[in-house]
Amino acid sequence: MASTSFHYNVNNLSSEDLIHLYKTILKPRLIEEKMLILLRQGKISKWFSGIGQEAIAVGVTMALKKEEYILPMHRNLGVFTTRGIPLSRLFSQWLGKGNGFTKGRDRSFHFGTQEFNIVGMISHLGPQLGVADGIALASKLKHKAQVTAVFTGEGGTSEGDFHEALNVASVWQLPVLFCVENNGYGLSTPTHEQYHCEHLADRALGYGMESHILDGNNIIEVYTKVLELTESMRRQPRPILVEFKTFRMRGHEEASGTKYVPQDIMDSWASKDPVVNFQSFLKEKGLLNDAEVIAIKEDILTEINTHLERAFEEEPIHSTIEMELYDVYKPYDYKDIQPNTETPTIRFVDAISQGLRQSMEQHPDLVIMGQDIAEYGGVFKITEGLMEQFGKDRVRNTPICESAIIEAAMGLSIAGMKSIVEMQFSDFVSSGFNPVVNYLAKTYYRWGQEADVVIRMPCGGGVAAGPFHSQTNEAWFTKTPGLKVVYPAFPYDAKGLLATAVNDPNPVLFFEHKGLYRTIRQEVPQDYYTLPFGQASMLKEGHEVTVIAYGAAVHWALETLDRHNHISADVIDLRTLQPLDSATIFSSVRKTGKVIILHEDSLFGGIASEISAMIMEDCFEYLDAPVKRVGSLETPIPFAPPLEDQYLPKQRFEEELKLLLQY
Ligand SMILES: Cc1ncc(C[n+]2csc(CCOP(=O)(O)OP(=O)(O)O)c2C)c(N)n1
Repeated sequence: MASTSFHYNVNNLSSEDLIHLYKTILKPRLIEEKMLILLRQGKISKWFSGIGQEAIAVGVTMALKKEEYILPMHRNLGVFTTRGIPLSRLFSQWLGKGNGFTKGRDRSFHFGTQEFNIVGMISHLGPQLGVADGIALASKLKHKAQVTAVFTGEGGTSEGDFHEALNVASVWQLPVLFCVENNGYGLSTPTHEQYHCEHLADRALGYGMESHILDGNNIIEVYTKVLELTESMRRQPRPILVEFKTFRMRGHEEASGTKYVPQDIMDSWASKDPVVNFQSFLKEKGLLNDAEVIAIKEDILTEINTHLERAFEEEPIHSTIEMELYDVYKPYDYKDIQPNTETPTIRFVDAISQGLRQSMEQHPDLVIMGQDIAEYGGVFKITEGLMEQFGKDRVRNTPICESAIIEAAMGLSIAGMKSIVEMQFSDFVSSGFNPVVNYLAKTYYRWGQEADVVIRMPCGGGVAAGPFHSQTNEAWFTKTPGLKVVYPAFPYDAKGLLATAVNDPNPVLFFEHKGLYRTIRQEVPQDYYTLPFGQASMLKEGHEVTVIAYGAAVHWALETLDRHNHISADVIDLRTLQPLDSATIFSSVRKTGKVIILHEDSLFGGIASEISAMIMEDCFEYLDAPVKRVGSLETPIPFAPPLEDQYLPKQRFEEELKLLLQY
């Protein structure tokens, strides 16, 4: 019998507690051993082993209350088993079967479950750290005295998400337990090639945060210390970082092996096995004998085998194209709310402000976050006065960290709250691109969790602001299933569509052209009202040509047609790009036989190309000329007004329209 290489300070834990801990840490080990066999038999596809690290997942989960969220990583099987997920469901998940958590749509530990308050990772590792911030923010705003625990490996701490999430958690004093599992290697990269400081726990100091270093292989140390920390965090909400020193005993994933790890390191960590040592300790203490160990293992193995059988017997997943498409967006029952009030003439910018204020009044759980949006009122002064009306909890200035804030918005949604995130300029969404396209867009399809987030995108050129304050980047998002994209051209539409964007539980990118903010005025009802997505508006009706546009381009098209009022044109303002009102487009094209699509974005890969292809497929026999697309030049947006004018498609539109009519 190996003698224990740890000091187990069991304090006032009872024998029952200790045996319960033993059974809880043993279970993921035995499941893993079984999985390794199944992997060799080709019955499962990939396995990320947590052997040797179980004390961390199990100890942390044991210390948390079951209503508190945990965001585990790919080696944290112990979180899932300790939360009591039926093993057959886990096995079905790994086999891609229906009784799992993702309808076969995502693999391994990439899933969440509200039933067990677990939010699994996305492959990109870091984003969940900011998501944990959002969940913790919700519990803080609701005065719930709850902790959120989130895991990362030491490799993941090199990602920007880690630093942003720590900073936000500290600035906002959120009760997040950041669990860093330092297991020596990130894939094949040893720690000295990953970071250049002695302990990752030291990073916390730079963020003004408390931190601790724990022996990650000692289940008692992990459990009792995390218990103490989390109790304190519930009393006094604040983030704490814990670095757990441990080791990855198997390859990054099973197929890749551990050749690059020196044998003496392997041997020394093998002697610190968290399961074997704890078992020896319990035996030495007389709390466990060989027969009891065998009986406990047999019980767990019987459970594993019974549940495995159930999962293997389950039919392979079956779906249809319709079912897959149906699950990309959360169904939303649009409620049409008609205003019945005065309609003063206001600017585009005022319509957005009103829309925000009224949505905040409609939804007490709605939070707005963005840079300089509170006292300062935002760089475009759109949120001016909101903080005074709704308070700083709900109108939140953020540090400059687009990723963490979009992730936090996702976290708020997981905790049942709505949020609007203001990008200072839509250009800066690139700094938060990953959570938009990989987290917000895909989570509902993956495990049925909506991302109830609106991202406001002040965008567009014509304002001599150069390559990084002028882009109109809607095509980055219309390409990604799971996102809705709104792009109004008029104050009336902007206000009504913004209300709908907030009501809709799906992630919405809401584009607001800066050039329209203070130039376009319209009569807009004072009261709250909604407008439906997926309905274009027909601004003019004619028979010679269909003009399709959105955003500022709508106004360019109208100005051009005003100068050439002999042209009889249907003018379609798309208003929303996803969903797209193809029916209105097709019926107009069938009537006119000629179509020109104008947008501000550069042409290649823009929406005009997509719409053009759709028209070609659906209306080919009605066309009297090739579909014409007009967009900006294939260059970044230049700053100097003469260059910018040349870049934008306004002039070219007039020429192309004339050519099309002559065709
Ligand atoms: C953004 C991103 N880059 C690279 C990878 C590939 N990758 C997956 S896990 C991993 C190593 C992670 O190391 P660490 O965070 O220490 O966790 P560990 O696997 O050691 O538990 C890498 C490089 C990824 N999934 N996501």
